[in-house]
Amino acid sequence: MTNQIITLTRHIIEEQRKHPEATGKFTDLMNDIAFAAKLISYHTNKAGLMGVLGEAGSVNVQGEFVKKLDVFANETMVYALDHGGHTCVMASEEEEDIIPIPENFPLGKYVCLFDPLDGSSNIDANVSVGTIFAIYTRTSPEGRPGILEDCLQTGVNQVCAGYVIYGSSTMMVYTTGNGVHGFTLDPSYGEFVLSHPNIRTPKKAKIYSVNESNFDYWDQGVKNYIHYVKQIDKETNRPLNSRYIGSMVSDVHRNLLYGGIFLYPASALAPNGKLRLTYEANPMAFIIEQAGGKASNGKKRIMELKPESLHQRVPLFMGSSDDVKIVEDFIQGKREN
Ligand code: AHM
Ligand code: MG
Repeated sequence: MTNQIITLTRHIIEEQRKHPEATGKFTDLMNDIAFAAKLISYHTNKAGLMGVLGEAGSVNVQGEFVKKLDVFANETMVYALDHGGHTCVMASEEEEDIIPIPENFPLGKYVCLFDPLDGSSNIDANVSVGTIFAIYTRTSPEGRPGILEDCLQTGVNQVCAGYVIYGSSTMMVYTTGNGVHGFTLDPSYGEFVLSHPNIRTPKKAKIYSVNESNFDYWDQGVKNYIHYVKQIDKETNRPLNSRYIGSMVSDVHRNLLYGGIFLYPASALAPNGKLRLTYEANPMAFIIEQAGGKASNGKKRIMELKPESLHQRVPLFMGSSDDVKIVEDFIQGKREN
């Protein structure tokens, strides 16, 4: 029976075996991320008890300071990844600058960028949130602390990307460029077990996901596309269904499984969109592409954009490949209806 259960660790070890040069450091790094994810999952599930156990920012009945969940998630990721000797530098949505490895810990060759708790503004309403991560190999010389340039690599250099969704169950979905695999956390024995091997996203979208309250602020191409997805046309399965949670990991995860397009366009209010290239768009793009989809800023492939700063924003269109191509055509003025 246990033979049939493929844990995340086993899966990673078996993947690594295909690379004779692998040292086991990557497996260690992924195990540390999985550990952080379990801690964040546990605390996220308790978030509804905040009012009972003490509000974030207050002192609870045990006299302990109750941290905001996104602060907790950030510290959990940093402390899980800073001491194992596999990373040389990190970066997080929660921190302005790169995160160095403390001097007393060994340095490794990996660079990890993450959004520790994406969608956290939803948490009080019990809406699913997620952790997103991207892993690179350092480009700066080994033996010294990693630098900003290590974190500003183009997405095509990612050696691994993943997200953890804290939903009705907790799942980790990751890719190392060899397909996309999903693992569900079994809370009874605290292991991520393979539940969704080799996820492929449908070529055609059934769903579109966008914050349509921004409609009037969008460029004409995006407006035309949204008009298009709502038109009735049996042959192309329109209208698409509208689903928007406002929590990217949840929106993209659902679309990945059912077929859909997620949009966060540029607007007059936010000329570069809202989402961040390095730790939101790039890792999700790597996963989507590995599942057979596409990710674009409307003109170019997300993973080929060169980041200029850590928290740079980017317009984002990703999901089912046919539909991302169509939205690109609308944005580039190649079609109007
Ligand atoms: P956050 O990183 O501050 O949580 O913001 C990112 C979130 C995404 O999860 C989601 O897709 C988007 O913000 C929703 O934004 P909006 O409320 O503008 O629709
Ligand atoms: Mg975020």
